[in-house]
Amino acid sequence: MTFRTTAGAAALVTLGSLGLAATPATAAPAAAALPVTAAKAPPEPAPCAEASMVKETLPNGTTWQLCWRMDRRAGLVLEKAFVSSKRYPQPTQVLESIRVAQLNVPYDSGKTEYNDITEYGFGGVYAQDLTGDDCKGGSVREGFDGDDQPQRRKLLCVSAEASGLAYRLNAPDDQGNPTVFSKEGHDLVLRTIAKVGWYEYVTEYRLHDDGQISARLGATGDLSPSDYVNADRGWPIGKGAKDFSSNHYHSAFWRVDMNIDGKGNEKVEQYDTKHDGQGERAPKLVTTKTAITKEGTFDKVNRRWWRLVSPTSKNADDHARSYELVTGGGDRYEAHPETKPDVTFTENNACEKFATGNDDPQCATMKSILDFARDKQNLKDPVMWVRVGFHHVPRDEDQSPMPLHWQGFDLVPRDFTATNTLTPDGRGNVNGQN
Ligand SMILES: [Cu+2]
Repeated sequence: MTFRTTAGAAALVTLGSLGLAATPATAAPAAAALPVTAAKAPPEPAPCAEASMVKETLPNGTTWQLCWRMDRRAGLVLEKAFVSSKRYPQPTQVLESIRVAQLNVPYDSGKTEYNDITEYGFGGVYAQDLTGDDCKGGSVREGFDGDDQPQRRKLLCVSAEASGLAYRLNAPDDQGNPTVFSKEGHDLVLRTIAKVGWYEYVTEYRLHDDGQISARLGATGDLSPSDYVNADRGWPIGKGAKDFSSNHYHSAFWRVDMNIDGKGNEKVEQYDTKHDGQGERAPKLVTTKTAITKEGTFDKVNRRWWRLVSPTSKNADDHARSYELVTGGGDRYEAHPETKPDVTFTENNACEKFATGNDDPQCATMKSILDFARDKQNLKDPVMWVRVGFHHVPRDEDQSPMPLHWQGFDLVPRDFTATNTLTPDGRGNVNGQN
């Protein structure tokens, strides 16, 4: 494992045996170049057609491999993401695709409202060439910007970033020797930037070395210079009690299509935990599962969570592989019915691309997630639409530039592997009650 930086603006994260830097978007599928890291031959990785491949090995030995491309409106699209680790070296697919599916920005003044993805976009002319400190410590990849007249530009930042303490355990190793197991984690970070009006948005995916995927949207740039309002709908950001900058919402949506182990057809499950009387020494709680078999919209309540479960793929403990959605839900914008649900599950339909303002002619009457879900089709190949909202009350510090504010969610592996992918030697025999 190497982890080196090169002189100049772009540092090179390491990186497997491919030593990737600035892989052109037109690169041939890298299937033939794949290193064989496992006893079994890894599955043929998905070819990247017009996208490029990112394949990086993080310091703890976890490798993420995926395709990226820019869509004129959605911006960065990740496809065919596979993960493997030192302990579980078989590359196993996690995602079919993930993309931003809308960003709704209504101002509390009621005077303006934007749908930044469908009315403008994060790709094409809105995508920013990376420069300055945009990709400090990482390497910039070139790719086509998704415009109708596509340009090849420096758009994607790929970096390995330390994520803090991954685990810590003071316990005997499997020889009985007292040992402190302590390890720093790393994320493979993919990032693009789009400028839409005064705001600049960072689309970021963090692929952790423990299999977690974090999707988030960062907003920076500048506050709108034209949206100043009365005191009751804004915050004074100039001198004294004046220049009230309008409060506003950023409701972001993502479209997530899992493809666990390449098998697809995930089942959707919802879990709820309720207080269930008194035990001998403490109150009792009971957790129940609800199978979600039809399209619909769903809201967070205390302790509720969802997961997508493979119907066929199992880990070495004979447990069905799944990924769990972890979202705080954020601020709910109840002024639109579309921005209320925390998560919507729909049957996969290629023309259902955007959470609102969906205008694909193949999907004539399917304008929003509510339309997609309305006929309550059976879920055979589910797509998950995640909404995270942020009610932004400006502050003095937002000028200028505005510090990045973030909103997003996590996809957390649940039984994807039989134990922690980062389990060190000395703890590999711990699995269950033993
Ligand atoms: Cu804002």
